[in-house]
Amino acid sequence: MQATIALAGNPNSGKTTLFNALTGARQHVGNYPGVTVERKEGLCSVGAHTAHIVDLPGTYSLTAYSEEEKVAREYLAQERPDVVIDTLDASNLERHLYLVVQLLEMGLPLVLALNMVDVAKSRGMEVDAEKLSELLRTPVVPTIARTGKGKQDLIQIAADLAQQPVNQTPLVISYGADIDKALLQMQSMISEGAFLKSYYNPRWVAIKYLEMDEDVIVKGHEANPDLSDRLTAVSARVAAHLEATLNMDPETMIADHRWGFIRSIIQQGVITRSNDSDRLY
Ligand code: BGO
Repeated sequence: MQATIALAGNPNSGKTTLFNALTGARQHVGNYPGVTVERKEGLCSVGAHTAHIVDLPGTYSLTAYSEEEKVAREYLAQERPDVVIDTLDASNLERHLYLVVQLLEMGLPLVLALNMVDVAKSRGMEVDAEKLSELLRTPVVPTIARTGKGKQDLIQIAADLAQQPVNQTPLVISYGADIDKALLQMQSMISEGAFLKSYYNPRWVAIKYLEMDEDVIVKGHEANPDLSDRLTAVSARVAAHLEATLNMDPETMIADHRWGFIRSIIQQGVITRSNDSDRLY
């Protein structure tokens, strides 16, 4: 079976360079249906096999604020690649981990290309790939896309993961007592109703309702208006409570906790100064 591997990543993470290094001349450029966003696909040899590589638009996040984010998210949710490779800029790790967190929350089989390790090194930084992998429970492969370094290991690990049954447990981050409680309630409503099953998991759908994500809510309303309205009511109740008690909306609260999770990963000594081994945090 030919594995489909999607390339995700923040703009300027080196994703296009990596895509070119993996696929060479075996590329095809088209458009996603109904939008002007380019869809680049290509083929890559992995041992005796060939993998199908899809280059997703570069995005900082998977909210649906830009056309690129919508396209990337819909591709991941509906077309379901066997594996996602997320390209990270090692010299800018903290910022690039926000997308990683969202991919892990979707429960996607994920491999991280820790790219630009040469740039990080030239700035006196070294990222401990093994430690990062351990903390995120996902493979991390150091790469220099510009020279092709690490690309063979990367594609082999991604292809191996594609052969395994999907058993990725979605990352669960605590968003504070109020949101966590509402999420549990919404999750069981979503599971019982087999609601929006084409999306990755009930918790993810519940998070989208709390974030008031228009795209998901419209789809949810089309699928089951009654359940969608009940979920919206729970979400509105939480929003009113957070507004009254903390002067905050759920979307900001969720983003804050994601950043808190990322900081806790970084603080566990993932980044060292290469010259004097001082921890950055
Ligand atoms: C220019 N190491 C180094 N040092 N550079 C890299 C690496 C790496 O591992 N990977 C990519 N780059 P994109 P997105 C450029 O274009 O793939 C470089 O947005 C230049 N261009 O070569 O485009 C890559 O697809 C003139 O750099 O990223 C590119 O994710 C001077 O990072 C840039 C210097 O890569 C962005 C750089 C005319």
